[in-house]
Amino acid sequence: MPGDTISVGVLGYRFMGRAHANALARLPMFFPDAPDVERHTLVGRDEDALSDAADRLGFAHTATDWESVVDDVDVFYNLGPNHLHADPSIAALEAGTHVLCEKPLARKLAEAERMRAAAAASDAVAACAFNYRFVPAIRYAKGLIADGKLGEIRQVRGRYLQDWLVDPDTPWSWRNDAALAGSGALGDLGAHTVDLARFLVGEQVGAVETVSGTLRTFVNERPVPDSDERRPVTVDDAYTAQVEYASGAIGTFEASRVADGHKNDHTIEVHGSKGSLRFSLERLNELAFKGEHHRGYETILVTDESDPYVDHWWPPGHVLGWEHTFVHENYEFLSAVAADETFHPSFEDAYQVQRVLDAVERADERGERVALR
Ligand code: SOE
Repeated sequence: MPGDTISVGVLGYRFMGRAHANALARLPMFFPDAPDVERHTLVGRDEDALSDAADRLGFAHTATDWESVVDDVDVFYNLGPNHLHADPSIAALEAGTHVLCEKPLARKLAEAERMRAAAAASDAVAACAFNYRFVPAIRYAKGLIADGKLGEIRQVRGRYLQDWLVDPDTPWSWRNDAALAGSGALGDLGAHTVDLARFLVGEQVGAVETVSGTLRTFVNERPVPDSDERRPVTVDDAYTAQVEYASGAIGTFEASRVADGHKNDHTIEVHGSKGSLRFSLERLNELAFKGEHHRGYETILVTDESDPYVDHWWPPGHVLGWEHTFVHENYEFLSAVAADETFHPSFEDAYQVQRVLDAVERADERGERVALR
């Protein structure tokens, strides 16, 4: 494949479809060494909406059945709802097609195991789209931790707060249904934070060993769009969890989709024997760092051309946004595909996240601390 144009098939054309199509469109302009990509086929169910989306997102063809696409393109992007993550991704990998699947990898651990096994049995690259690993400030934070600037890592604190479901009359969607989504805030938001913590400190603290946790649903039914029906909510609106790492470090994680006043507030903090750092997605160009010889936190604007990815964009202080994380992610993923190299986050990385999500659910069910399965 090196040097050839990579043909891409994409399942899903709404929120994540737009984020990734935008990223693909930006690559030639800002990452000229990225592989050439053809937005070949867009997959969806509604033919009229699909045709309009293909025009807007720049795809040459459309299809209403993913089965006909997964062995007809070089790379398959699975951006569908969680219940569609497993079968199309597994079929693509079995056909030798590279896969980028949106997070969370799966609804439940058993499904994630099937996806992990398919990736292990395939020569194709199998990636999971944890895009926050590709924020320049997060990369910079990882460098500080790896360089020992925080000393021995003792505590991690991650939270992901949104409020788009705080109104009980916000319509029901697949994200509110256990059969379609697997879980609510836990898998939708908690997956990001568990992965980000593992990306930042996993090499220092080792694997999560035990978990305690609580899931809670505050709004038990919601109106179905364009009908008088109300449908039950069968997933969590919020979760909290405490974890113990192999090194003895401990972590606190929480997420909510009913945290009124918080729009997309993904925050992670790390405390070590020599210092601390704090990142917040709503101020994603900044990193708060308290080093060994600092009196308090200093706020670093991570927009210098020497900072990760920034030299592809603008001069210092001309800040980046949420969508740039997808451009960086697609650049790294497609470069790995073209070079036939390993990419992280992989299905194995995503499976390790799913093990923690599974443990939170079991801890909640049992009302006690549990080990990972
Ligand atoms: C939920 O609202 C959501 O869209 C997540 O599904 C995404 O992964 C996150 O990046 C933004 O919020």
